[in-house]
Amino acid sequence: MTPIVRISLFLLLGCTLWGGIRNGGFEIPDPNITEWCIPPWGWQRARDNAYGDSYASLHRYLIPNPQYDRSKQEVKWSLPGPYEGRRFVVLCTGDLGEESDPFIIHSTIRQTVTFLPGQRISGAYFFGTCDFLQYNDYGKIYLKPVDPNSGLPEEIVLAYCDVKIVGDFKSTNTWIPFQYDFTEQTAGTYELICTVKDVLDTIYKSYLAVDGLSVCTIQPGDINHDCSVDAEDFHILSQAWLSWCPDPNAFDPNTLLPKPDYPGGMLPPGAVYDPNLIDPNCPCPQADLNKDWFVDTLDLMILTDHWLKNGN
Ligand SMILES: [Ca+2]
Ligand SMILES: [Ca+2]
Ligand SMILES: [Ca+2]
Ligand SMILES: [Ca+2]
Repeated sequence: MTPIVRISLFLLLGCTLWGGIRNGGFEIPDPNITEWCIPPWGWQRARDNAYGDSYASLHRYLIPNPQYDRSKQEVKWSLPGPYEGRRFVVLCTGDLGEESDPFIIHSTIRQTVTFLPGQRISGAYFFGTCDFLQYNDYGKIYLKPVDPNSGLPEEIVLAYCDVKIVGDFKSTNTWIPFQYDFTEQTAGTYELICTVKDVLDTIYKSYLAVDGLSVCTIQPGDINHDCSVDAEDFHILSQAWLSWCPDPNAFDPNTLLPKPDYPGGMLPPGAVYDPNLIDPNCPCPQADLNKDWFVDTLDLMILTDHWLKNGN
């Protein structure tokens, strides 16, 4: 290996690892496999079927391969390109070979990831089926604690789709983005699992495509929670400028006057909670960064103090 190749590989792998998820963008193929179905590097594949493997292959586009007459006529969807970068992963409940379909009930990939409080996982999926509702195949991206006794939630579903949601022989229209924010209660070490499963029948198959999985840290001042503090956040703050968004629980629902025992001391004298005066479309609750129920220079200062900070 030349020094340049070695440095490039180090940077590539380093960038991937710093993101928290190995090869979450599914750009790196498994270097040990050069056949037509090339799985992603960094992910474990389920092997509990007669083929001892899952259909988990990197694609630049996806055209389904219906095998039976009815789905050959009815399946008209395709996925023209990745959500990000140049490739994405496709999981399929068949497709490992000409005769493989009945042997593969699910295709699943997984890896272990540790998430910290204040971090966000995001990504995108696409689900398409050659099956119909009598057999409600599904695709799911979820987290399962590595230690079942850790006190973490038993399962956190990040994304889910099935035949019932998209319709017989159909797909989601395009990539569907998803995200999840970790708190003190939910931060921990999980198996990150992407799976697509046949339900009842194993002949008509379904596909789950996944791309752009990444982890970032939400910064103070990041109003739209995309992990960077920039003009988009400033725009939201300006939309809510000088608006008031008190906690409705601070007021007596009958008199609309402040509850005498409500702690916080943030109510201006004579405050009355009139729901008609609160604009539900105003992004005040998001833009109120210091949570004093008012969007003003104190919130602007938090934003400017972290201007152009990036948690990626
Ligand atoms: Ca990608
Ligand atoms: Ca099926
Ligand atoms: Ca932002
Ligand atoms: Ca505020």
